[in-house]
Amino acid sequence: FKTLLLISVIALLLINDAKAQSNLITNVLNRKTISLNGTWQYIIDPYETGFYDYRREERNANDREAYWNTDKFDNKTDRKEFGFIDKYAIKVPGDWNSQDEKFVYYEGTVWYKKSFDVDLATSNERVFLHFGAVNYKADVYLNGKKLGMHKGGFTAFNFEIPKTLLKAKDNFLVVKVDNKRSIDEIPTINTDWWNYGGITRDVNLVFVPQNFVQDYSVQLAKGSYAGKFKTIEGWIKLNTKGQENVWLEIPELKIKQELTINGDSVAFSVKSSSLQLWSSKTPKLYQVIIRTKNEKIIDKIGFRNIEIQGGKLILNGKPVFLRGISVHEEIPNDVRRAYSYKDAQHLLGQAKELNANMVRLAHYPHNEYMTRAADSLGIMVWSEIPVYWTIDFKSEEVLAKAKTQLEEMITRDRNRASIIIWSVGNETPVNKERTLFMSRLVKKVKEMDQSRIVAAALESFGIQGVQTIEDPLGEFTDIVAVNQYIGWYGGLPDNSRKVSWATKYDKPLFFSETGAEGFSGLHADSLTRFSEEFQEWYYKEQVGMFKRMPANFAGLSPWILNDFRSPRRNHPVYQEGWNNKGLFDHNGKKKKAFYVLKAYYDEMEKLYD
Ligand code: GCB
Repeated sequence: FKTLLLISVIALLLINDAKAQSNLITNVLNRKTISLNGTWQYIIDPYETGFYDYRREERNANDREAYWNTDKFDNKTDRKEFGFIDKYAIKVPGDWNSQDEKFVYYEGTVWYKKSFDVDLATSNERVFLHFGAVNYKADVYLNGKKLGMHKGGFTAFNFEIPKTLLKAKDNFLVVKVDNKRSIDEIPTINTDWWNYGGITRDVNLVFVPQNFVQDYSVQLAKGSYAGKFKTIEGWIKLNTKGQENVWLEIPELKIKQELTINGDSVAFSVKSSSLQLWSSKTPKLYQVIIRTKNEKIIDKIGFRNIEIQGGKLILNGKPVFLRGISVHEEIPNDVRRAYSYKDAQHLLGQAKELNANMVRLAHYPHNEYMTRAADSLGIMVWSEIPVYWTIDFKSEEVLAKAKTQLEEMITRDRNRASIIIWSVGNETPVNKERTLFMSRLVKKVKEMDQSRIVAAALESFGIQGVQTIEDPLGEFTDIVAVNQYIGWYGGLPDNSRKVSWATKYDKPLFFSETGAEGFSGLHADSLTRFSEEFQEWYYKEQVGMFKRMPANFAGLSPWILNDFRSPRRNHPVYQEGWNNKGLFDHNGKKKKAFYVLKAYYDEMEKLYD
């Protein structure tokens, strides 16, 4: 049938959106790249000897003892006290902790080195070095020159490689990776998860034309889900100012629009009469092509509308109930960070087994495979930055770091339909400075993206009576999301019978966490803490409470899909460095509580469909 196109091109720059860009190249997975994944060599350097001299001064660029400079001896009288050899080899991507016993508890500096060849003789392209993530601080050097530094363990970044620096053979790439925790970083020194260090995600050389499409936004216009014509709108941004023609194509919708960029970006708005919306039941993705005379970028994008109406969460015009589950970026069976598409499919597959339609990616942005797999599988996503517990809320510098992480998270993933919620943090203490800090993060999200819901996981400690969520941060967020552990961190599970819920704000209420530990294989009566029966009882009582929730109850993401590693969990029998609130155990076996939540989700699915 016929698709009617109504094109209106707005020649204005989208002021806020354009301002909020980082220098991140998006959709790297579908660009021309050479992967630098694989085996690298390493040096463990707890004293940072490769970086500081014996006076603890940062070494000069040409210092022969700096680990970023060549490790080759000039002649036989030469002296060097470092070197990279195959005996010390490590896999990228991957955390170091899981790769050798000696790394399990290590926090500090490890130098990574990779040699690579690249033939650029006939090419006029620019080259960028792109990292999916490095935890936490990365100082990156190529052939003895510093390319740049990045902080933040869970977001992507890239540096341009000057052409003159690249050699056809044997480029010497060195990355100083430092995962030491620090009071003025994000997260700060205290977390309930393992501080896996290393180059934890993909590394790529990215090849682009002189002026190239750095980033774009292609989304359903807010509110455009009803009626015959639906509007897709957004913008395309070039790396450098200039004049270029760009074509936006969505072949399946017969959309082909030529746009002219004057400056560095252009906004567009296109109508279609045959657009099928993305939802969990029908996660329809369209091939989107962005083309310039030198470049063709292909993406797969879904179109959906998420909004709040009368205290309800509405997806494509219909109330939706989020049958969620929280997930860490970890594969417990291998005791390691997740990093691949296969890992993402595994974790989201487990969520599907639970009949979940949503995941809370805790407590930091997960890798891009995860959000792309969620797009394909029809799983809605809550994505969050690691503003966790008590960071330094008084510091403008810390605020700037949080904003950078937000910006990097949103920039990488703004075209993922699965992401419906951006979260600015978790369980932050209620006080004036923190509320100001957090409200500024909410504002930052709204400047960058008006098409999604903004949340923060708040807290509730009551174990009886009416729990009214009065946290002043709730005024700024679009939903009131609360973590509660009635019966685990206070009282017993049947306390939840004595609790009812209310919110001060006319907004959807969401339980962003609830959970109890169950040590897999420990069977006892339900009063015995850490037994699977206790955890099962906890979930049964919670489900009883969910069924008595007020009408604005929009769903939950219990804590948590899998058992996960945490240095805070030191019971020598029931924990041994694991937080055992998983519904799946370390070996992927379902605990009894799994079936209680699954039965509830089956019921809720029927109720809402
Ligand atoms: C929480 C935190 C989460 C912890 C969990 C727990 O409230 O948000 O990161 O792991 O409780 O198990 O105590």
